[in-house]
Amino acid sequence: MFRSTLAATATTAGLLAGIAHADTTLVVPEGSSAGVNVTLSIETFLGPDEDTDSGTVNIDESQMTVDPNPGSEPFTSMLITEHVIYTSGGDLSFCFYPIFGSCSLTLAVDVDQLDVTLTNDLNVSVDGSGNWAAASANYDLVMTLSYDGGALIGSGTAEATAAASISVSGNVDLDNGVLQVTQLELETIDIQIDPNTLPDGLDALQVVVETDFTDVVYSGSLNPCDLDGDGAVGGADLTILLGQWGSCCTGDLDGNGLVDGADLTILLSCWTA
Ligand SMILES: [Ca+2]
Ligand SMILES: [Ca+2]
Repeated sequence: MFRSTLAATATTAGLLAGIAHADTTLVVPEGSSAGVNVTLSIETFLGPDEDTDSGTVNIDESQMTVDPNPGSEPFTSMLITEHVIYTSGGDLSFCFYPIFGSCSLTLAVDVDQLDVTLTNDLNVSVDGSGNWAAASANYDLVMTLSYDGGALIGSGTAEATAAASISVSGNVDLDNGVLQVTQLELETIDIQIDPNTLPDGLDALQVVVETDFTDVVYSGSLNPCDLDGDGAVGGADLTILLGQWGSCCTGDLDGNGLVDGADLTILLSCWTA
């Protein structure tokens, strides 16, 4: 599925004067997954019913941009300027109107897309153990489901967009120059699917999504020169910068929109390997 390219956010401003205070972009490793616990509430001519199923979704190109203050532990606060979670691939099954142990309606659901995007900057306090929390964070949600409800309601795709104000918390830790955000917990998300996108047999569909990000790690380097995020600045970072020569992105350390000799000079000045 196409996902828009996310702009890199390295800025020169804090680069040489104070690398530690530059925004740091943390990414989730490819192949990461998250648990979801989904409750569907439906309304058909048989009346209302609900069922819950749990599954696993793939985490796609998700990232978080943060500025911890101070730039070395112990952090006392952290500004989160970007947080996106892109997921896909959940495979769930719901049983409605059970009679003598069999389902009158079985709904097979694939979560084709569940995108969760922070829409306001979050300034959170960090305690001595690295834990942080925000009671109310604004997220935009985009969800599309493919479903197959057999002869009763047929199959199709339903979609929803919503804005939610939910609590979020996590842990931030610095280890050998690599910054990690883990133990992410998002409050349960309620999504009302637009009835106009539902088939005739289905009068209403509400989705409640609980997420489990226990195994998801957002990781990046506090040092903007450390392009591969391994905590050191060396040959691997040079290779990345040279690979972007004449174009854009993470190797553009002075933020002028182009990777060139000026960025190479900066990289060599922060060489640690
Ligand atoms: Ca590196
Ligand atoms: Ca540049």
